[in-house]
Amino acid sequence: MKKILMCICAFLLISFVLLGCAEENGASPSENMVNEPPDVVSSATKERYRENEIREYQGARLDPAIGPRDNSIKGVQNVDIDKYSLSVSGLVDKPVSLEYGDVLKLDAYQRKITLYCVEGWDATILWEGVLLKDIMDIAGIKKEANTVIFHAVDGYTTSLPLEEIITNQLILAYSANGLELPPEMGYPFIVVAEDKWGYKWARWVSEIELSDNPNYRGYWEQQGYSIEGTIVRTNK
Ligand SMILES: Nc1nc2c(c(=O)[nH]1)N[C@H]1C(S)=C(S)[C@@H](COP(=O)(O)O)O[C@H]1N2
Ligand SMILES: [Mo]
Repeated sequence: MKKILMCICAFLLISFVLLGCAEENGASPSENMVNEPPDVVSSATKERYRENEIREYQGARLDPAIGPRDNSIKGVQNVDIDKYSLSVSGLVDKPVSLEYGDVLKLDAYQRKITLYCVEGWDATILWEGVLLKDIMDIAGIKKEANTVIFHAVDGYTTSLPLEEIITNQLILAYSANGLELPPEMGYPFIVVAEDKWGYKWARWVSEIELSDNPNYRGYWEQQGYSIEGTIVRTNK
């Protein structure tokens, strides 16, 4: 009796697995999103991985650097790198304008960090970039500065406290999951604002402005989102 029951169980298990696979290949992306358990990669997600993109780091899965859709204020920006420069302005000893290559020459840092958007989605990505502090040090940070305002090519702005950038060693990333940052994620540079909501992660950054105004309100901050933007985790 026991043996027969075991056989039936095994049969049911195998059919479920086979059925699951067939569904994953055949179902439309929206159906997949509704039916799948949270830990399984849907076919729609798999399609977003780029060739040679790192998908796993230290035993944990990484999300594709290109998200399912874009919510930026003016759509994805395609930056012409030959015309691009990154300026460091405001309360600095000597304003500077850096080329893409100048930034890449600085010491590299790699970190796996999750971006959480206030809309409810998140993306865990392996970032590589340079310390924001190292970039600002080229221009020389004036003593009065306490806030850093990021300006992007689409007119987007947001800010972070200078002290947090320095103590938490925040990076400006040029690479995601082992590949050059895609335009969707902010090529050439994104601010990896660890522990802050997605709206603090300025993409397509073109200017880093040192300021003494901690109450500066960027694009989403003006619409009512908090200036601090810190993610408060309840499960920690
Ligand atoms: N330049 C620029 N950076 C930006 C934005 C933007 O509109 N423009 N949107 C922010 C928001 S709200 C989020 S959640 C993250 C990721 O944006 P996405 O939802 O379009 O992928 O980028 C942030 N950085
Ligand atoms: Mo967002």
